[in-house]
Amino acid sequence: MPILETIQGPADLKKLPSSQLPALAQEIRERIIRVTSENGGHVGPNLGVVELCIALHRVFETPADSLVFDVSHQGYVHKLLTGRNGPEFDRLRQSGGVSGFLNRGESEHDAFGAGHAGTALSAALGLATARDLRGDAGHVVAILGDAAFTCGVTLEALNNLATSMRRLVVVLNDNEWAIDKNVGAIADYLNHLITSPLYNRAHREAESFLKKLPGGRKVFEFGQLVKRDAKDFFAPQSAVFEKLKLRYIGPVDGHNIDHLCRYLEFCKRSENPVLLHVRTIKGQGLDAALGNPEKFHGASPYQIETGEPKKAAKPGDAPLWQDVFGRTLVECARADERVLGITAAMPSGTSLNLLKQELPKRYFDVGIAEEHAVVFAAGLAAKGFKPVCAIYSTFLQRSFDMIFHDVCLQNLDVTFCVDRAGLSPADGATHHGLFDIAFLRTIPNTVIMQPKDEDELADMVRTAIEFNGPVFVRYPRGAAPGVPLKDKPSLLPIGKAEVLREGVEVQIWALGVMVAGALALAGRLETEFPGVRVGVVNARFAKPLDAELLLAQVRTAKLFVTMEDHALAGGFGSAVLETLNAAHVATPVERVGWPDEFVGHGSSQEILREANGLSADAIYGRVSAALRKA
Ligand SMILES: Cc1ncc(C[n+]2csc(CCOP(=O)(O)OP(=O)(O)O)c2C)c(N)n1
Repeated sequence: MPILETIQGPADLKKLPSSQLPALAQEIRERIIRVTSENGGHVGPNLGVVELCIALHRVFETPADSLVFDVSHQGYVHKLLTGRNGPEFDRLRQSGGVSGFLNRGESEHDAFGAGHAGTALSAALGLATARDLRGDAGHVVAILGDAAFTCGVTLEALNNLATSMRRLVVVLNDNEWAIDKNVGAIADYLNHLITSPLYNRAHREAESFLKKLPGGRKVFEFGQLVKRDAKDFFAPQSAVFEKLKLRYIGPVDGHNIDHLCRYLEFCKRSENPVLLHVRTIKGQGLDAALGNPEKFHGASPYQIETGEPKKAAKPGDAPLWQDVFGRTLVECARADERVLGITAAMPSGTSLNLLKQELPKRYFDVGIAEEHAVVFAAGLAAKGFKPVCAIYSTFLQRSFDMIFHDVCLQNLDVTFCVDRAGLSPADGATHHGLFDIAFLRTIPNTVIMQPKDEDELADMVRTAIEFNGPVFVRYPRGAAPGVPLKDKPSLLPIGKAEVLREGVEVQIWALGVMVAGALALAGRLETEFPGVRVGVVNARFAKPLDAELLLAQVRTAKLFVTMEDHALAGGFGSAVLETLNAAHVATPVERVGWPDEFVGHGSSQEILREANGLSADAIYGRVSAALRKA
């Protein structure tokens, strides 16, 4: 029987003789590769932490001890070791399967949920402080990647940690990669710790020192011994961490379970915060992932032998929205030397790497630092540049105050390309981009638009860059509809909608990707309600709304319908309602959008739409009922 199948929870793992652990690690790798090759997922990050997670669960006792994983995209091994190795893991990231991230609702072993980077240390410090205030026992371990370690929130937590000095273990899982190569001074410093001959010597000495020490019950004595003597071994290694009052230990080979267990046992006995620097290899155990860490950070279903995607793009396929953005940005940057591109550690995800390839001096990767990216852009704009920040909708939430305080309040000329606006089905609630219109619309000076197709996206990117002020262009993940692109993008009039179909009694106002569904809905309504003429407006702008056109339609409309790929609360439909209300118009409005709840993960857009009353039939049912009443 495979060893993994004997493990129903961490207690079973602890019963295994250590000689079986390498075989278990191999089985876990095979399981992760099999499932992710079918479902896609965070392949590289998980293959890199197999031994680390085994060691963590050998040494610590969840749920009494808390393991807090940053981002938690590397949580698959933890899931397999904590009772989730059944059919639910076969359906990883699919409807009815386990989530691709940790989730407090999914298991008592998930001490803290995540999906956004940089929160683990703050959460762990909160958990450790709560433990102490309550007088509880238990250990708290934060597990952070080297890139998560560079996030602003992590640095804020580090600063705070030094003043509170809680008993806390920080595991720095260093593989030198974010999604792309990790960047910046902290990344360089960590690299220096790993490669410096001085540190390597100290590391070898520390390893042989630890090797000589007994395991098991005597570890406590060894802990005392180490407390006295370890300074000589560990303290010189990282002056920076020591100054931050975080005892630094490492770097440790993250693929040696025995060493990891010994080091973790030592950390467990420390009364003060301690940082274990673990060196891992992203994608360990899968050649394709080792050869292409960036692609295998988060991969779509792939062939195990070759690493090729199961559904490869073919010539003639519609382009990705993000690629149309990237190419248009390059054109705009060629035409105007003030145009710059900024990414927060997502060059490939946003296709800003196209700018990096073509005009490297005009390209900035600031690391996982969405707040900084926005203020940095504001500073550039204050000196006459035209920065374009490409950030996913969900991560832009981080930058709300910077957008308010640093960009809009000063009316600075920053363009935001808000990628992944709409669903990220397999990733789920932490990654859906369903709230940006709502939080951006409340800020004065914002212009918010969304294209119905890729040709209009190119127009909008150009329009946004040429417009003098903050503009947000939102577009979803995946492939665009596949319409032909004009040779040169056009400038669109700000705040003007496009009438696609004339109507009289019913007017459907749709934004972005919802326009196609609106046209289909209009046709169906006219067939089912003979004599009713249904108009469709491509709103283009969520702000400023084309109030003139909207209010002109009031004369004949018995029913307005709004359609958006966004939460209903505060979204585009709310803007329509507010505009009608301000003009004291009481025409009924049927709003179509996502409910005021967190939408979980699912196998596809269609399944999640169906489950949330957003299938074409469900929308037709609601609108036709409203029309009968109107
Ligand atoms: C706020 C935020 N920005 C961007 C991302 C996208 N993202 C997910 S994982 C990741 C890289 C994490 O690198 P690291 O912490 O070193 O962990 P590794 O994947 O290398 O194990 C990024 C940028 C995110 N999850 N959250």
